[in-house]
Amino acid sequence: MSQYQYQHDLLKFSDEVLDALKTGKPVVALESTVIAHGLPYPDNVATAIKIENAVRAGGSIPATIGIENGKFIIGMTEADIDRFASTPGIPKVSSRDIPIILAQGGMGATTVASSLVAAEIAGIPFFASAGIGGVHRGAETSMDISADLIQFTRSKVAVVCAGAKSILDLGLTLEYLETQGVPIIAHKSDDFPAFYCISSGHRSPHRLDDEEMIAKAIEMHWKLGNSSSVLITSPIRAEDAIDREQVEIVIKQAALQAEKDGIRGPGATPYMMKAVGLATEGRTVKANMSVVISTAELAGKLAKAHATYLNRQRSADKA
Ligand code: PSU
Ligand code: MN
Repeated sequence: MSQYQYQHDLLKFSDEVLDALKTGKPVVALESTVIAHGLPYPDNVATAIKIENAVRAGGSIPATIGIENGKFIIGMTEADIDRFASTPGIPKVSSRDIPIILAQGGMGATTVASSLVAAEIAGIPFFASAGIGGVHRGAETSMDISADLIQFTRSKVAVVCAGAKSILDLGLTLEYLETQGVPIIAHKSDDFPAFYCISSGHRSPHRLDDEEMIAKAIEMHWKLGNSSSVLITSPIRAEDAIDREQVEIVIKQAALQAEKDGIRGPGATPYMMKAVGLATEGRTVKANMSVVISTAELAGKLAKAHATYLNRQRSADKA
């Protein structure tokens, strides 16, 4: 990687992440919308730290991403996390919003899409999020498709997740990813998971249980000249999972209420997540906390396996 990346005028690295990248240690990028919009203060601080610790437990260095003072923060300190968790009104920044927020110099909470933009510039090949965005229910009339999906077609980053959020249309989300040629690998499961639920009811196109094989498949995708993402999915732990039929009833009710309230655009996902949390008396919030941690830990393991694989390839090439 060139020195240019480390001195990029749009990136502000933490010392730890900068050192990790320079010395070839595995790094996992993380989003900040889940901190600023996903959970109330101070639960969001505790969860953000637990997510980072889970990446470490997996064997990699966490790099939580956000925007402030006209730059992407690549690796938040605890003080940064506290500020992003407690400052009210931080805008949710997706791909289209990045240039304006950078130009204005204010704070921005990055979604999956905008975190991938930053991770790629920073040279971080792994990212973790419990639930990616996708095709919203009713998209055939609203045309609400998360920019996360479009960003997967543009960013050369491996994305570890527990599938897409249950509030979305997961069948259409899979169709979109198939059309765009984004590989999906289910780790130790047959189905595409649904965030709070073990299965979306849809089979995953591929299953690989071996971590080195996953690293190899990711590299194959990029060797072919693709500059898009590879998705690796892993379901929520069985003991924290919510039954699909149960959560469906609640999601359908929340969707009706969202329509009555005229909720559209970037507010739709946070509105639905909150409504479902209230209707289940916090059960989905608890599931959310479990799944953010399990996906972060797996991402830590896979990023480490990927770094080991690359090092072995390089030594083999030299020999
Ligand atoms: N978690 C939450 N609320 C959110 C998100 C996560 O509890 O709003 C964000 C994620 O950052 C994800 C984004 O990338 O929602 C997708 O939103 P949209 O459908 O507006 O693209
Ligand atoms: Mn949208």
